[in-house]
Amino acid sequence: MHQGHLPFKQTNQAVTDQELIERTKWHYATMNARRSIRDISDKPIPYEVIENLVLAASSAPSGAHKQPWTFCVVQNPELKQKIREAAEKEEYENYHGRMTNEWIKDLAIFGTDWHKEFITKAPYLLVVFKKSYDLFADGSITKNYYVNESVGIACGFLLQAIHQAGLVSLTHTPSPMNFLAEILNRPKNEKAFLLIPVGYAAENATVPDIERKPLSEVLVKY
Ligand code: IYR
Repeated sequence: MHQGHLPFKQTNQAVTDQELIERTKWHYATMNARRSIRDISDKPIPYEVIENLVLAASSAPSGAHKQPWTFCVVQNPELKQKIREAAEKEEYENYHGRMTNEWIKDLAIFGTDWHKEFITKAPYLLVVFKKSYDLFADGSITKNYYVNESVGIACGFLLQAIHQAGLVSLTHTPSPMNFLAEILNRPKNEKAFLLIPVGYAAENATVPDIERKPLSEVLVKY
């Protein structure tokens, strides 16, 4: 055995091929029911839920197991308001000249505009930061690897954990988003990656009528 290794014990192995097929079908069905939701209710959620969601996200694989992420959770209404104002200021510019006409056209079905009510309405905002390097109290630095891939995978885990909990989220990318590091007073090795409001879906929530690509467009067999 490689030094520092332990035997791996698979705890959830399927027994038969049929069981494997059933499990993956079921899992696909649950994942396929996930939608990005902009109408988030202000119904409160216990903080421990957020801790569990972040533990799930932080279980993601990462380059050299560096886990190059920080999840900031914002519950404080004044901070949420500050973040909303800064996001809306940038988004106003995006929707009034910074985005191309083609981009605006591509977004038409989503009904988005520069108003971001969900930022103040959702019980929690998860602001995900990526760390291109780790910075220690003595000022020393160590390198991280495949940071975008790692943090992207962790966010995928997070979205699925939120969905499996019966909650909803939105991957919001206000751009540029340096204001998040400023408002949350993050150290200089952290750059905002995604802003993810989390909560229950509002009762009147709607989703765009869109379809996912068929397998034939996304899977190539060799
Ligand atoms: N960040 C903007 C615009 C936007 C961009 C894409 I690509 C989307 O899929 C959705 C929105 C906004 O949040 O409105």
